[in-house]
Amino acid sequence: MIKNYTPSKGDLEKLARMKAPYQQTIDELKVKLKGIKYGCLQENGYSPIEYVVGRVKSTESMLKKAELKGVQIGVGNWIEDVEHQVKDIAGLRLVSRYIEDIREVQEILTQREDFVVEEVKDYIATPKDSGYRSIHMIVRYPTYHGPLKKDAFCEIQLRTLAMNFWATNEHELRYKYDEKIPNDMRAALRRAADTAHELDMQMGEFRREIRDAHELNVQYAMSNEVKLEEIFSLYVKKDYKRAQELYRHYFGDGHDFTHDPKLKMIDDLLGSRLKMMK
Ligand code: 0O2
Repeated sequence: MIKNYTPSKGDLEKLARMKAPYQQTIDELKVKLKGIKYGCLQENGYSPIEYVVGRVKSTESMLKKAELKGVQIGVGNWIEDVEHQVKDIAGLRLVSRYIEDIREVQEILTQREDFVVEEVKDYIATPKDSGYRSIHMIVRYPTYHGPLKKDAFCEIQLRTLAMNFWATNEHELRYKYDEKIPNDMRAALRRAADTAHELDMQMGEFRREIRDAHELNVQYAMSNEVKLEEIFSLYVKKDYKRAQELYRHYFGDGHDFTHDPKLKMIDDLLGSRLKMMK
């Protein structure tokens, strides 16, 4: 794995202990970042985050990167040096539909008070030579692991679906060719990266319309929820006549709540009782 170094059983145990708080960091941040998604969906019917994934870096990849950064593996306090040099031992990826969504997520993350953004690398403004595009945010997150508080670094990558599709394929090819992708394939990959970017730009033009449509759906669903609440409160107060009148007024021309299980349940219960009353 690393030249002149084979990890002893003791080293492997130390590495596993070192990685544990990073796994916890991922678990905690995953929940928190998914909270952005679900909160946005609830408020606006649309989330700038499609999905969240995370991983702890493999030992092999971690040691390779540390070595490239000058850490002498197996010498002195080398495990501390690895942690110091490799800032993506904990890694999370947020995948969005549009580039503008990524910018929105970047802004949301910058405002957070539960971690500190230490560094931002904008590979959308300046793609890597490979064609790779993404935003990398290195954040420092306080993790309480056992009796200790540890400030763990975590790399949060922000990508569009198209960027992620490209990067996933390119990553696997790198692995297959052990980092030595043939030149013609490299050039083809760069062209594919530009095509993916072109797609991102074209799809970005539909973003506003799609978001507006989602927001209208939420308003529609919310206003129906408010209407049902109003009728329900009359029903609870036993003002059945007014409840029936309002029900007919709001929903007399027919309605369909099958898209919203919660409203459908309330409507099935309330509507059927009101209809049964003379
Ligand atoms: P793994 O372990 O397989 O997930 P720096 O820390 O400043 O040296 P930077 O710019 O943050 O570096 O990126 P680095 O260390 O080169 O890569 C960090 C991660 O970014 C990679 O993880 C990839 O997930 C992604 N990445 C960076 N460059 C490319 C690229 O050209 N192609 C692809 N597909 N992904 C890239 P690893 O190293 O793959 O680790």
